[in-house]
Amino acid sequence: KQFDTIIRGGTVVTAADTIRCDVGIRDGIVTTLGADLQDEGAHVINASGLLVMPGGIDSHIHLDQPSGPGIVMADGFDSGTLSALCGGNTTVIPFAFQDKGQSLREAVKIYHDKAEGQSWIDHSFHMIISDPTKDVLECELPAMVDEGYTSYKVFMTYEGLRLDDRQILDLLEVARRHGAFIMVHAEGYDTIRYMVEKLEAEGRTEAFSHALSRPQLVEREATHRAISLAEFIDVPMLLVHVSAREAMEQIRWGQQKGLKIYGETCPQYLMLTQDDLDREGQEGAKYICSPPPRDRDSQEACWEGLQQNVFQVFSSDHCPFLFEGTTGKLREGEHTSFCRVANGVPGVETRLPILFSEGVSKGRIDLNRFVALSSTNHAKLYGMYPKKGTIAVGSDADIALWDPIKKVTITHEMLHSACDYTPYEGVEITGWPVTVLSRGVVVLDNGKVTGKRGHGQYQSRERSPQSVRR
Ligand code: DUC
Ligand code: ZN
Ligand code: ZN
Ligand code: ZN
Repeated sequence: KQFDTIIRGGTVVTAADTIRCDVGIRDGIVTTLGADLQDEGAHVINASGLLVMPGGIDSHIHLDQPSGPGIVMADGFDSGTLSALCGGNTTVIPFAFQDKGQSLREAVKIYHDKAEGQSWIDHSFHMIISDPTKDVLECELPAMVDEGYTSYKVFMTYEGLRLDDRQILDLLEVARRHGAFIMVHAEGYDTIRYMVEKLEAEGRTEAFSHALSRPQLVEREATHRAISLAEFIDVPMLLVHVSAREAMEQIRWGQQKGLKIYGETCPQYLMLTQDDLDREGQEGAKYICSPPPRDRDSQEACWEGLQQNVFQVFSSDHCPFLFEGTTGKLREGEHTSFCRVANGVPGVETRLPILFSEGVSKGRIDLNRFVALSSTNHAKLYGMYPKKGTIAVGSDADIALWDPIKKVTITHEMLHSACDYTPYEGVEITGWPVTVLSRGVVVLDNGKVTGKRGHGQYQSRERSPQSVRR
């Protein structure tokens, strides 16, 4: 038989084209795109009225990552990847965190063990470098890149995690030599510390102080510094979770200079503001993430960045901590100081519906841009294209069927994350992923989970094409 599955009568959307055609799938691979595909023995999926798009790739999520004494993430690989799948994703790239004193190999093994048998969809790993010893940089990292761990995140802030500028320079030099792709969390360590100390001394421990402690300037300054270091070493760099206009403008500045600077923004910077941190009682803690949500103008700036290709990727930065209980946001009780609240918001399942509804349905971006921002550009930047990130002959049949007019009101209860709240409670959405195929297997069938835990496979990655020097 020619096909295992035929997706019939839908509108196929890629980052480049929008075409009415059928999709023929065999052995988990797209083998034919064409009109009126026929095969008696094939399973036929009726896609009339639906959009047939590459499954989402969420290249920035955190699962089961240690985040400080007593803090436990609400999602591991089981609930986290199930939630991702129900939100129209077919691949996620969580972080494997290198603790101080740990080798990269030890670190990555821990995350492979966590994911083993648990993933509902395919996954890969970025590594977080917290201890860039000579051995890590000169010996381990080059070998790791050759083995398919091709992207690395560094933090410019957080005690125990941050690298100073000299350490970043050394890492960038190794990245340049070996073709590793570097992602940067850009916020200024010393300015934040200065502000946190002042606020705490004044007894200003409420959630809103989180926003006051890291204003736009802190992000803008660090963003400029990171870009300058990348320019100095002559190496590509991606600035993650950009929250606001000033940082966005620094990225645009670098791009207009001809530097290989890339940017990412996230749903929280389109949908939330610092006023959410000021909600009644302890509610504000739910919205504490870094950088913090800003204001209306910054939301507008993030949309401009998405429209004008200052940002190439839109990721969730899913970083789930329980609101209630002794391991989450308020683990030190209702008077937990803002600077002791775990940083992060959940969002892996709501990322794509929010981008579709606020972006496509409201006319801010077109369908092809939606696909680029939600899938294709992630695959390209992180060395998975064209196996992942598009619908083309020879690509993995990682496909999401979207009903573009389905209306859904987001509630925490409907989501599959083990987190106990969503920051988007009550948000009204137009357009929802109804059916998802992962390597040709129907894992979500008209809203019903039909996949299996353990179906997801680890994806080793090529070097980012941006990091390959000619
Ligand atoms: N950085 C992230 O990437 N995620 C959550 C918190 C943070 O600081
Ligand atoms: Zn090498
Ligand atoms: Zn970060
Ligand atoms: Zn993150």
